[in-house]
Amino acid sequence: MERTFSIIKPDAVQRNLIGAILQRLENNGLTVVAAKMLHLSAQQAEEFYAEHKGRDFYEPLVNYMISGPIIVQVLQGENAIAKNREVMGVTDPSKAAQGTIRADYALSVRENSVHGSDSPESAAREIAFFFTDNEICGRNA
Ligand code: DAT
Ligand code: MG
Repeated sequence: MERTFSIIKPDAVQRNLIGAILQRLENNGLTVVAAKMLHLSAQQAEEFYAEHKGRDFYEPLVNYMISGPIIVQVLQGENAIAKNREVMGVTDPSKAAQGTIRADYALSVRENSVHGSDSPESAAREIAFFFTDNEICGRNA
């Protein structure tokens, strides 16, 4: 069992897609073991995406991520990190495989509906960014 970190981003929350996206994740063997809705501050969004600081898309990305509430969640399952990325589809929705969340719901490369950790290291960092150990309800991974 593995854990990963997931966000349902502002464009998806705003369009009432929380349920549809959760259904996709759950249908693919990912179980929600922690979740909350919140509205990121600019400082939180800047820190969360610090690896992209200096890129031309960084500032608009931060502004978009603070444009409305999001769902942050921890997903647990077999190969959860890779499985979540597979169900999400690649960053650019026009290149994402058919049937993926981004292919079906994303509005643009920036407003691409979901986030998923890309490695065990980022999963650990991102989970700890939003959740304490006792907020996570799954059995030990
Ligand atoms: P991912 O979210 O697929 O892990 P990433 O980590 O490379 O992608 O980038 C983080 C987010 O930044 C991505 O979900 C959307 C935005 N982004 C990345 N590249 C972009 C680009 N070329 N133009 C606009 N936004 C971009
Ligand atoms: Mg990424």
